[in-house]
Amino acid sequence: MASEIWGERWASSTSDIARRYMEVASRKQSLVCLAADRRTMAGLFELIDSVGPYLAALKTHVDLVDDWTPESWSDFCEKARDADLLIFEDRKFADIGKISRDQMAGVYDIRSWSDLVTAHLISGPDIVDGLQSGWDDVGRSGGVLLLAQMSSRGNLLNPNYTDEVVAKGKSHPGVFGFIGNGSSPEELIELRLKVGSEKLIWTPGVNLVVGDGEMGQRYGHPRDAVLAGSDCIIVGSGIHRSDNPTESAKEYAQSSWNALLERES
Ligand code: 5BU
Repeated sequence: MASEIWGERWASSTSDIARRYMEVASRKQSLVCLAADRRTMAGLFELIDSVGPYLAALKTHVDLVDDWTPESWSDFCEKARDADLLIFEDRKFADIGKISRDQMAGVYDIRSWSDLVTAHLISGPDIVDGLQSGWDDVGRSGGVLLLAQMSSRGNLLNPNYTDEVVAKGKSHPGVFGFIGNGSSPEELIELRLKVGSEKLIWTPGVNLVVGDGEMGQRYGHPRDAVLAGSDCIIVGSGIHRSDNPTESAKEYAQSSWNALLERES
């Protein structure tokens, strides 16, 4: 089923994690990755209970939870797996390779529970090997999304920088995709042309209400992002701050899924 739905993206994919994502998204008929930016463990558990069925992936910022403990986090990750979700730590690693490898360990031990992480390529391509070694160290595997664009206004990831990130990331097997700016279909179309069809594009800066968000965030519509080439919409406050997170998650799932069907037909 995933192969029919995803067409060329599936056929040209060489990455296990990308295919796992496409399978989960097809099973759940949703291209939604929830940015679970709640600051308490209770808030996170409540969220996953109410919206888990409508998501394909769960994005975390493990270091913003006030009452974090290793035990509660491990329970939370188990719940995410039970809900058939890939776990994505949006750590935006940026250091040299060997430090990034060590940062996959440490207090949060990201390597032991994440399926994917984000990284900047500002320090050079060895960061990807460092992160892959982090997963290797605990006998696990995972995938890296490189930041090729960002959604926030005034960011410094200009088109030349994007070109370099895409050129280097495209040939690295540890990179299964790129972060693109979900608030701008024009930028996404450009990015898709550069990326080709083998790797995925995941996009933050997506909301059913388009326009400016808080503190420089910008939002585009989920449908427009997918039609422009996004394979996964990353949605935070549109769901977790909604009066009815379940209904909102359903709406984002429907909008993104319908756009995918339209895009491939
Ligand atoms: P929002 O509530 O939908 O605005 O949350 C967006 C999430 O995506 C939040 O967790 C950010 O850390 C994340 N994000 C982003 O907004 N823009 C970017 O360019 C990148 C990540 Br990379």
